[in-house]
Amino acid sequence: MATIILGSQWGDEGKGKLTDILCPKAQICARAAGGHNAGHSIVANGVSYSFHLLPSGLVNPNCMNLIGSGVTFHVPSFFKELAELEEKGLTDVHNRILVSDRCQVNFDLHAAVDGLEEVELGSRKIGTTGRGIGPSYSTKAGRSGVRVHEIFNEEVFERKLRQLAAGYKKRFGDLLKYDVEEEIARFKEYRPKLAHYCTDAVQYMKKAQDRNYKILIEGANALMLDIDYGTYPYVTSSNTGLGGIFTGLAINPTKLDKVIGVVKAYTTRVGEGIFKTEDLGEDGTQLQAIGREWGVSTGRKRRCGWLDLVVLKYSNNVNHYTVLNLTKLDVLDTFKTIKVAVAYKDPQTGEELDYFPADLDYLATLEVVYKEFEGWQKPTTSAKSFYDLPKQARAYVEFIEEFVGVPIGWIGTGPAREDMIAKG
Ligand code: 2SA
Ligand code: GDP
Ligand code: MG
Repeated sequence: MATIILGSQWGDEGKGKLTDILCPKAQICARAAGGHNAGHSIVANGVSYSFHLLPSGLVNPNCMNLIGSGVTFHVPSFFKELAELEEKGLTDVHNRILVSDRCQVNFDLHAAVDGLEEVELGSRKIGTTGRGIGPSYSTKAGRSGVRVHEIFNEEVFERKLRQLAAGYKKRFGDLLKYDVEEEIARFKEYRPKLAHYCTDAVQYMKKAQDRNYKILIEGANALMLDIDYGTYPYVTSSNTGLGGIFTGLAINPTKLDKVIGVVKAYTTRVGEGIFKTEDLGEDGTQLQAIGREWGVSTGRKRRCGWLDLVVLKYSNNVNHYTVLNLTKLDVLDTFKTIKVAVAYKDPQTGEELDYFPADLDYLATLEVVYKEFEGWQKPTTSAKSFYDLPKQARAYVEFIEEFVGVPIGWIGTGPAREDMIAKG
C-alpha cells in the first residue's frame, strides 16, 4: 500500500517532517518529481537535516529510498547530499538509496540556461531556484534530454550532451558560460560510482507492491506550483500534484492507503507570482520571523500571509486528499487576531467567488474576503492531544476541516518530531 504526502499550497508546508514521522512504518520512501530545487527540513534527535534531491526517508535507518523516474537528477548534488548526510551521522546511506534509470539527467548546463532565461524575462522573471529545473524538463519534453541509463553508454551520452550544449550555444552565444568538455570529464568520474545506485524502478516498485510493502511517497514542491494546475507561468516545471506521483513512480492506483495534504496554518510563497493573501505589513513580517521562513535550498526570504481556504479547496479538488496535516500552528500562538481567506469578491459586480479561477489577471482584480478568528495567545508546543489546545485554536482547526471537507489527522506545533499531535 502507498501513502502519498503532498504539498497543498506553495511549498514548505512541512512535508519533510511528516515524511520522517511516518517513515518507521514504511519499507520504501520515494520521490516522484522535481529535483534538487526541493528543500525539506527534518529535526530528529536534536539534529537538523536538509534534503533537496534525496528522499527524507534516509533519516530512518530501516527505510529504502528511491528517486523515481519523474525526477530530474543532478548527479553532483546527489553525491554532495549523500556526503553531507554521512557527515551528520546517518549510516549506510549508500546502500539505502536507488535511482531510476529512466530519470532525466539535470546538467550544470541546465542551471546556466535557467539563469539566462530569468535574465531574458527581466521583470517577468519566475524567481526560480536556479537549479535548472525548467530547462531540464523542457529538454525532456523536447525529446532531446539524456536519461540516467544513457550515462553508461559513453558514446551516446557524449553525443547527446554535446548536441544539447550546441543547441543552447546557438541560442545564447557567449552569454552561456558552460564548458561541455569539462562536464563530460566530470561524468567520467561519476560513471563508475553511479552504477551502484541505478535500478529499473518499474520492476523495483512492481516487486515491492507484490510483496505488500508499505511505500511512503514524499511529494516535492506543492500543488500551486504544479505545471498544469498551479499559478502558471509562475510554477515549477513538473506535475507536483497527485498526477505526478503516478507518472513519476508507476505505482498501482488501486493500492493507495492515504493521500495526505500538508497545509501550513498560514501561507508562504518563494519566488514571483500571485499570492492573494500576502501580507506586506506587520502581520506578514511577524509570520516570516516567528515561522523562520527562509528557503532551505537558496536561503531566500519567503513571502508570508494568511491561510487561503479558497486555495486549499482548489488544491483538494485536484489532489483529493483523504486527510490533512496542519503544520506550524504554533507560529500563530502570539497573534491577537488570525485571518483566513474564505472567498474572493469581484469589486465591479459584488459577486463572491468560492473557487480559484484559471485567469490570474482576473484574479488579480478581485478582493479577498476574510473571516477573523480570535487568537489564543498561549503556547501550543507543549500540547499532547487535540484537547490540550486552547479552545480558540481548536475552533480554528475545526473551521478548516469543515470548510475543506477533509479531516485533519495531525497538527504540527513545533519543528521537532515530537511536536506533532495525532488527531483522531
Ligand atoms: P524552479 O526552480 O524552476 O522549480 O522554480 C519555479 C518556482 O517554484 C518555486 N519553488 C519552490 N518554492 C518553495 N520551496 C522550494 N524549495 C526550496 C525550499 C526553495 C528555496 O524548500 O525552501 O530554497 O528557495 C521551491 N522550489 C521551487 C520557486 O520559488 C519558483 O517560484
Ligand atoms: P517542506 O519543503 O514542505 O518539507 O518544508 P520545509 O522543510 O521547506 O519548511 C518547513 C519548515 O518548518 C522547516 O524548517 C521545518 O523544520 C519547520 N516545521 C515543520 N513543521 C513545523 C511546525 O509544526 N511548527 C514549526 N514551528 N516549525 C515546523
Ligand atoms: Mg521546502
